[in-house]
Amino acid sequence: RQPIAALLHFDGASITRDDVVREGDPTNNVPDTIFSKLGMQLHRRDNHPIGILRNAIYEYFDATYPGKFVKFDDLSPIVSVKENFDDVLVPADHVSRSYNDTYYVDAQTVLRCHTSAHQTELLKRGHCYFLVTGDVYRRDSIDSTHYPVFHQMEGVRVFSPDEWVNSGLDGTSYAAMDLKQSLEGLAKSLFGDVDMRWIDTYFPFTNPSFELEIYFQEKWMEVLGCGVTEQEILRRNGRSGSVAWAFGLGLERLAMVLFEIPDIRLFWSNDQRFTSQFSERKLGAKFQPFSKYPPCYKDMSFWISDSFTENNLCEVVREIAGDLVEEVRLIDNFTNKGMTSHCYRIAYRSMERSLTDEEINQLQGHVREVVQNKLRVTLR
Ligand code: FA5
Ligand code: MG
Repeated sequence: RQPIAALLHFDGASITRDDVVREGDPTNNVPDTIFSKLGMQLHRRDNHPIGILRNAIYEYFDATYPGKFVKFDDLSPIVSVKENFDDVLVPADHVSRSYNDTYYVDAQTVLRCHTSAHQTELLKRGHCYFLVTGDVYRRDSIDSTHYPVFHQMEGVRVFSPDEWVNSGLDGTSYAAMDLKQSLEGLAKSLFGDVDMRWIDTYFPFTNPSFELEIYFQEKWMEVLGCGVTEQEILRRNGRSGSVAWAFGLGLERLAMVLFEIPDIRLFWSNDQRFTSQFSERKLGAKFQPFSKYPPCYKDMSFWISDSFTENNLCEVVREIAGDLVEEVRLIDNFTNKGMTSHCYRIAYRSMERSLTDEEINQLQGHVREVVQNKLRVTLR
């Protein structure tokens, strides 16, 4: 278990556990395991892969747009629902707003689920080029590329009309072209040659919207989302007549490719065998796995209730097993006489040592008990 910081400071403000965790308050769903990650600020450690990557991306933007981008990396992850969702035009009924997907401190306050939560404030302050790096929080599934806390870097660039009038393109096409060029340039500067592809997608705050995928571990992995900022956002923030682009990079995903880090949990490891492999400004260093310990699989079948969700299951498993859980995967699913059964396979594996049968059986026993009591399912 990570120690729980008694007091955290962001940009001058201090925050205590009582500000974030409220057991028994139905408007709060932040567990201690998540609170313990606040203030870790991996992105501000120059010897950590996330910090090394952040610095390399800063260097790319400084070299490409000398003196332009203003950088923020100490904005509090505790933001209002308005900043996180309303201000970036996320519809009132969008799934990402649910207690199943987002950590709520209270009904009006969340742990930011993306760095886009800071777009509006910084546009309002008049910035035209900015980068925001920070930890973001999401209730999510469990596997080697998903973790409930990860790091994003947001980039925004605002253009005034004189920048595109002579291009022969309309503002939106001009911004889309510039955006793709900038991000392809970034990918080249970080990776040299790598297989990548653009996918059209949807975000409430951009149109058109794209995702960039990179080929990694025999699969296409999504590393960023981006697009041309919705006019409504610019209009509301005093920028009528301009166009802008925005992107949000997943720093862990990029760092996994760059440093050949096979599992996202490793970023949180305090094991010397991990931390000693990275040093300031060394972007090329490939991670040498310190022997891979065997996984242990446990299956669990149950009849679900109407309120069952996979994210709730994952959170229960994570609260009990912490970083010893590598993956939670649905392997069987059927409905009979109106009842639905799910079978989940849980992979337990430590990054740092061998686990004993006894230890795993104990974890699994505890998981079964809490899943039954808390999620109101019927174990089979
Ligand atoms: C967003 O968060 C948008 N705010 C990005 C954006 C910004 C789009 C500005 C347009 C303009 P998305 O949910 O796809 O988008 O997440 C962005 C990136 O974060 C993903 O591409 C991925 O690299 C990373 N990511 C998402 N979920 C996780 C997770 N659970 N663990 C690790 N990385 C994740
Ligand atoms: Mg996405």
